Amino acid sequence: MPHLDPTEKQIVFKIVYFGPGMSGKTTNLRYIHKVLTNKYKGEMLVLDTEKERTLFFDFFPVSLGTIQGYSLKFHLYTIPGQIFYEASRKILLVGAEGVVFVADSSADRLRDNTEMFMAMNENLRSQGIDPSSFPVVLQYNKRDCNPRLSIGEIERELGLENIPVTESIAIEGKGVMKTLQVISKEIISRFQIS
Ligand SMILES: Nc1nc2c(ncn2[C@@H]2O[C@H](COP(=O)(O)OP(=O)(O)OP(=O)(O)O)[C@@H](O)[C@H]2O)c(=O)[nH]1
Ligand SMILES: [Mg+2]
Repeated sequence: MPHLDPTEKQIVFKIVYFGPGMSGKTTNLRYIHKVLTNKYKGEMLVLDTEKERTLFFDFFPVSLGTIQGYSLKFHLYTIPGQIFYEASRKILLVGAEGVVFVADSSADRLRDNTEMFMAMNENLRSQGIDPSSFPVVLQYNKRDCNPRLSIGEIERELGLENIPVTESIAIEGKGVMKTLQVISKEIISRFQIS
C-alpha cells in the first residue's frame, strides 16, 4: 500500500528499479533525474563503492497530478545488482508498489536476467506478496547490443504471461520515460482511495 499523508495531502508510491548487475538501472534513474524540471524533482542520493558501482540507493520524488485532492509523489530507487548485495536488495523491495525490471539485452546475459527475476519473486513472496499480481514492467535495455536477446526470450524462459514489456537504450535516454510511464500506469490503475 502506498503511504498516505493526510496532512500534506500526498500519496507516496515507491518504484524500485531491479535487475542484474550492470543492466542499466542507475543509467535509467540518472536520465530521468536529468530530464525532469527542477520543480518536480528532489535531490538524488547516490552511494558508490570503491569500484564505482551503486552500493545502496538513489532516490528522488516526482510530483505528478492529483487523485481526489491528493498529489502523487513517486520515490524511485535502484538496487545494487551485484550478487553479494542480496540483503540490500531484499530491504529495498520492502514497501514497493511496483518494479521496473531492467534486463540486459546482451545475448550472453539471459541466465543473469532470469536468475535475478526469480530472486526478486522469491523476495516478494517472503513479504507475503503474490508476484503474479504485483506491478512489474520488464524493460529490455541495451537494445544497441549485438548479438542481443529477442523480445520474448526472458518471458518464455520464466513462463511469464501478460507482463508489460518496453525496449530501451538507457545511455541514449531511449525508452526510459516510456518505461516510467508504463509502470506508473500499472501502479495507479490498481490504486483507489477508499
Ligand atoms: N550499450 C549500452 N550500455 C548501457 C546502456 N545502459 C547502460 N549502459 C552501460 O552499462 C553500464 C552499467 O550501467 P549502470 O546503469 O551502472 O548499471 P546498473 O544496473 O546500475 O549496475 P549495478 O548498480 O552494478 O547493478 C554502464 O557502463 C552504462 O553506461 C545501454 O542502453 N546500452
Ligand atoms: Mg547501479
